[in-house]
Amino acid sequence: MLIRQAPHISTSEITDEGLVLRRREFLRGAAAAAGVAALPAGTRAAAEENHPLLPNVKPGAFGTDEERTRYSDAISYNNFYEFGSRKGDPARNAGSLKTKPWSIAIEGEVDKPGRIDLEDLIAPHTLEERVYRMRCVEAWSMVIPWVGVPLGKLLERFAPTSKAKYVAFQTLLDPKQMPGQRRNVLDWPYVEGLRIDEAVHPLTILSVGMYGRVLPNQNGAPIRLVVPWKYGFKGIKSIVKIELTEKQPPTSWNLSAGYEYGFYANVNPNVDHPRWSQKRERRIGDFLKRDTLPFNGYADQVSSLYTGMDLRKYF
Ligand SMILES: Nc1nc2c(c(=O)[nH]1)N[C@H]1C(S)=C(S)[C@@H](COP(=O)(O)O)O[C@H]1N2
Ligand SMILES: [Mo]
Repeated sequence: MLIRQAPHISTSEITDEGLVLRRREFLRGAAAAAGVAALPAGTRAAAEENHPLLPNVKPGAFGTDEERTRYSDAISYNNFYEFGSRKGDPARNAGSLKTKPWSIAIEGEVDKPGRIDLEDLIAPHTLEERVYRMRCVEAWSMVIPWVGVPLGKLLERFAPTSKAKYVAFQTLLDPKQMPGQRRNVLDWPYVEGLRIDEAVHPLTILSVGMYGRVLPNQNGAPIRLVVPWKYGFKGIKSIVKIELTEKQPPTSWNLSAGYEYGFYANVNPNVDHPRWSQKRERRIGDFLKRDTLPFNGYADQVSSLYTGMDLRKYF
């Protein structure tokens, strides 16, 4: 692991987040070898064995066979501002979120409004594993084996009307369980949205697990959205409401800095973030950066959704 800190790399490379992770792991390992309890309590609570295996998960479509991100990285390097704005905060603080019982209200432009119960979602034989590349707008990426259900299939049950043009999502609002909501870093609750054709695209899933196990709180338990051709912030966590709408719904990051975060948020190496390039990315765990692919490598499946649109304008 120390080989990664070769002398030719610059200071900025050493403090790169991916490398910091590796270094932390090394230190943890060293501490464990010295007989010290290296993991803080929150991290220990998030260990793999604390997340039950999900029953009867079948392999799903669209999987990549690229190397999966280490589980320990995927659960300790997170964005979930409801639990703090540093990458380690969610793993430390998300223990206060109560994920049972849980259901999502389905409202708006549907003939049959109702609820999706978590228990129904994790019924045997419904869950699929999808190994997806994930790309954060901050230019790092991971490969995560999600467990979930295509959102389109779920929405059918509620009979969307012909006016349903968009789908709006909302995270739980409860500052007692989500201490980050006591600060005004974003307008709470966190909200996101998709156009209806994006929402029912077969790649789009509601996820209840990863690596075959129940979702850790820091990753958006008990139910979160996964849209692999878009930047990570579209993947709203701990969803309590889904509303089908006629008009394009507001989204949290667009509200807070619309100039930096568009509604579409398709992964696009040709459209820079105003403060950095999106041409390359660091896969967490890798040393070298790699090129970012249009639509995060899912162009074959999704580019037709955007035919005729100027994706510099609709970024
Ligand atoms: N409710 C909520 N959902 C959220 C966020 C958030 O702060 N709050 N962060 C987003 C961002 S920026 C990213 S990159 C992904 C990170 O998901 P992960 O921690 O499971 O990798 O969650 C997204 N979903
Ligand atoms: Mo992100």
